Parts: sequence; C-alpha cells; structure tokens
Amino acid sequence: MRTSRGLWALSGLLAGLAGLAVSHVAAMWLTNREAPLYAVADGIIRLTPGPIVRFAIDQLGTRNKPLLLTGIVVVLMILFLVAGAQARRHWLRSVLVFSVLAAVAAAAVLAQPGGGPFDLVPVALALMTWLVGVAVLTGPLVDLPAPVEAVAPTEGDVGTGVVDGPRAGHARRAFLFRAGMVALVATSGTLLANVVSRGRRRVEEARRLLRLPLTQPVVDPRWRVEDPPEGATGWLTPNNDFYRIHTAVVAPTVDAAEWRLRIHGLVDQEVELSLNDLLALDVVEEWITLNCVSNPIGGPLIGNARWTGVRTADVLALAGVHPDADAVLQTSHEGWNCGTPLRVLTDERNSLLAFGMNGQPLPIDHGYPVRTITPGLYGYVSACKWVVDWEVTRFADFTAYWTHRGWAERGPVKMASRIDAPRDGQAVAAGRVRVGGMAWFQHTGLAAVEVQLDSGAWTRTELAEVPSADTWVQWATTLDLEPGDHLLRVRAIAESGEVQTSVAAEVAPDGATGHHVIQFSAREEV
Ligand SMILES: Nc1nc2c(c(=O)[nH]1)N[C@H]1C(S)=C(S)[C@@H](COP(=O)(O)O)O[C@H]1N2
Ligand SMILES: [Mo]
Repeated sequence: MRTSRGLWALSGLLAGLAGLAVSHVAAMWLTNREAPLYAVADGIIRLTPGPIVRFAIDQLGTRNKPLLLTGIVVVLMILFLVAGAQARRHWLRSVLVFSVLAAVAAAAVLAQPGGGPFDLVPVALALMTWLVGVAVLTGPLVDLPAPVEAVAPTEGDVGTGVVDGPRAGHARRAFLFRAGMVALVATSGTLLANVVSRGRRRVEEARRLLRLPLTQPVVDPRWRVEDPPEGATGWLTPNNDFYRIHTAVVAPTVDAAEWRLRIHGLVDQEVELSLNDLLALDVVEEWITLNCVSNPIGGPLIGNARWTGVRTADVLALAGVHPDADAVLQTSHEGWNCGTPLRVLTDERNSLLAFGMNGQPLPIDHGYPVRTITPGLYGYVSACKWVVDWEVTRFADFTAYWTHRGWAERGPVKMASRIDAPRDGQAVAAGRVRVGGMAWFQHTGLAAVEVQLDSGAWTRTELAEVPSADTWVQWATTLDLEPGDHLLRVRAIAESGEVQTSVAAEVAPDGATGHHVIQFSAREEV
C-alpha cells in the first residue's frame, strides 16, 4: 500500500452511508415519515422552475423520481469521499462538510408541509453517525505512514523505513475491522428500514381493511369494439396500469380515520367532513376518463376508471356557496393545490369526491383516501389527490401550483384521438388488417372517428358505445393494405360537428392539439 489517502476517503464514504441508513431507520421509527433524503428531493423539485419539472416528467415519465434520488445519492457519495479525504488534513474539515450536508437536510425537513423540530431527530442522528464514524474509522489511519510522495527519502531519514512495519500492519487490520463494523451498521440499518413497518405499509394495511360501499365494475360488451385489433387498449384501465402524476416524491400516507375535508372561504358556514360524513351522502358510481394536460399527441397519460364517491355539488351545498365566488382552491395533504371553476363542481355533471377506483379503495398513489375527479377537465386543474382543503374563492384572488408556473388557469380537455394498433414503426402483414385506438372529448361527446391511410380520403371507423360522454371511446376499422410503407392518421369529430384540428400545439400551456400519425409497413406474406 503506497498511500493511505484512499483509506481516508473510504472512511468518509462508509461513515456517510452508515449515517444515511441511520437517518432512514430513525425517520421510519420516530417520525413516521420518509427519510430526510426524500425531503431533500422534494425540496429540489419545489425549487426547480416548473417548465423543467414538466420537461422531466415528459421525458422520463414516472422514472423521474428514482433518477433524481439516484442523482442525489451519487452526489452525496462523492461528498462523503471528499469529507473523508479532508479529515486526513484536519478533522475539522470533515466536520465542516458533514455539518453543511446536515444543515441542507435540516432545511429540507423543516420546509416539508407540517415539518417540525421533531423531524430533525433523524438528521441529528445522521450527523452524529457521520462524525463518530469518521473518527472511529480514521483513528487507526493516523498510525499509517504518510504517502510516499509526501515524504521525500533523504539520507538518514528513518521515517521511510517503517513503510510496511508491524505498526502499519496493525493499523491496517484495525482499520479493516472497524470498516467492517461500520459497513455492517449501514447494511443492517438499510435492511431494517425496509423491514420495519413503514408509514406506507401501515396505511396500506388500513386501506385493505377499510370497508367502503364499493361494487365491482362491469364493462358492458357494447363499450368494446367487435373484433378489436391485436394490441388494442382495454376500455377499463386497471388501477396498476393507470398513469400516475404528482409532484410529491413520496405519495403522502393519510389515515382514513383522521382524514377531514375543510370547506371555508366564501361560504355560509365552514364545514369539516370526515369519510363517514361523506358516506352519509348519496354515493354514486361513475365512469370517468382522466387525462393529463402534458399528455403529448398519441401519449399514454390517460386512463379510464369507474369511480365511487359523492357529488361535489352535494358537498358544497352543505357549506352554502356565496354568489360572488367562482372558484374552489383545492389543497392536498402535502400542499399541492389547484383552482377549479365552481360552476364545474356544481353543475349537472358528475364531478366527484371519490374514495373508490374500479371497485377498490382509492390506491395510495391515486389519492387515498379521497380525491376529486371532474369530467371534462385536465387533472392539473381539478383532480386533487389526498384533498384536505377547499377554499371557496375567486380566480382573480389566487394562483395555484401549476398556474403559478405558467400553465393555463382553465383546463378544459381538448378533443383528441389516438392509434394504438398498429404501433408506430410496426410491420404487419399486407392485406386486410384491423387497426384501432381510442378517442375522447370528455363531457362534450364524440360523433365519429375517421382515419386517413396515406393520402387517401378520410373514412369513418366503427365506434363502440359509451355509458356517457365522460369516457373515452374505442374505435376500430379494417384497412386493405398494399405491401410497402404507410402513414395512418386519425381524427375525431364531436357531436356538435366540430372536427379535431390538425394544427399542432405543444402541451403547454393548456394541452396539445394535432393529429396522431403513425408510420408502419405492410409485408407480403411469405
Ligand atoms: N396532490 C396532488 N394531486 C394531483 C397532482 C399533484 O401533483 N398532487 N397532479 C395532478 C395532475 S397534473 C394529474 S394529471 C392528476 C393525475 O392523477 P393520477 O395520478 O391519479 O392519474 O392528478 C392531479 N392531482
Ligand atoms: Mo397532469
């Protein structure tokens, strides 16, 4: 071993990882929150400009958070190595690095919604582990000779004579033993953190046991096209396949028994409702298709489910809404918010406070125990998950999470259609081929879907029936394909006669427009 510099850095890394593990376990046991690491990730997202967050969601989909967390861990590991290496020059230097990291974590933890001094305990324990860990690990290293290049061998210098003497060997063995111990603490801590009941598991368990008036959804065969093409999208989106969009790094875990919705602002009387209060109202079941404003043309950020809940109109009636109000500012448990037109929440449509999704209690990631779901509006202005607060107010008096970041104040869904089969770039056999997909214009309704093959005429497709205008529509048709490359385009036509525009618009600020076009090839059968 020519130099002990690597061992100093390694000491920092091991102590650092052990501290992370300790903070993880402490957070789960003491505060019933996710580890401070997640608070830091949350903080980074909150401080990042909206367009960049949107871009990340668009580019990476649901992988954006694991990637962010991985990025943070990589940066931390580098800083841990630096802290260890700095300790070799003076122990105070590593104290400084670790203290700065702890301060950042402390700030992030306190900035969490509902964050308090008690949430600092895991951070303090991590800092202690870091400092003690580095001291314990580097103790034996002090006895190792300095790196060779640092000690120029001069005549009569006995210092270089002990490079691999018995003292050094002993020091190295002592270091390895202690490193092993610290590594053990780090690994068992991490394992323990995953084993001990996390807040999520606890709520997951309660969710499983929760008894709600739910029935299993039944898809009427008429809502599916006959003879669907291979690769067609199912009309009902199973909960596990339903797209998920939220700004929170870790979905909030809300206790259904403690859940309350507070309604205040421009109302006759403030009310606070529990889940049982909701269940005392008329419970309804509605098929509603939900989509994201940042779904690009042909994209996957849309799903169709049968939601169980109570009408938002009935709930607002309990509070009595003032005539000068035009909006409800909805806020979720973790602080995200959106502004929804009061008219949409109180008109004839089945805008719901939902607690059931496809016959199951709402999954945690989809807003357990209660969320809003509003036919005809994009999610970012209406579908507040983990909703806990409704302020009846006026659009002129606030901006919400996404409107503050430049997205449109109103988000009615735009007419759209999508080709699901064949896929873009796919090769199919020439001759008669079934093609199909989905089209939607929630709460307005579609009259037809047409396709255009290459530069041919627009032709009508077969449409399945729908239970209401609030869901997507399945379409299919048979094409007669010559061998070679083809382009297929789709467009929808509303009940009003309006034709889906071919003019392309970006998703920002209020939803994409344009026709979905795919390119595919037909091959001569061999
Ligand atoms: N609390 C909370 N609710 C939220 C969001 C969020 O970031 N936080 N995102 C909204 C957006 S942009 C969409 S498209 C829908 C997505 O709902 P889903 O994840 O159940 O598909 O939730 C909406 N409700
Ligand atoms: Mo969205």
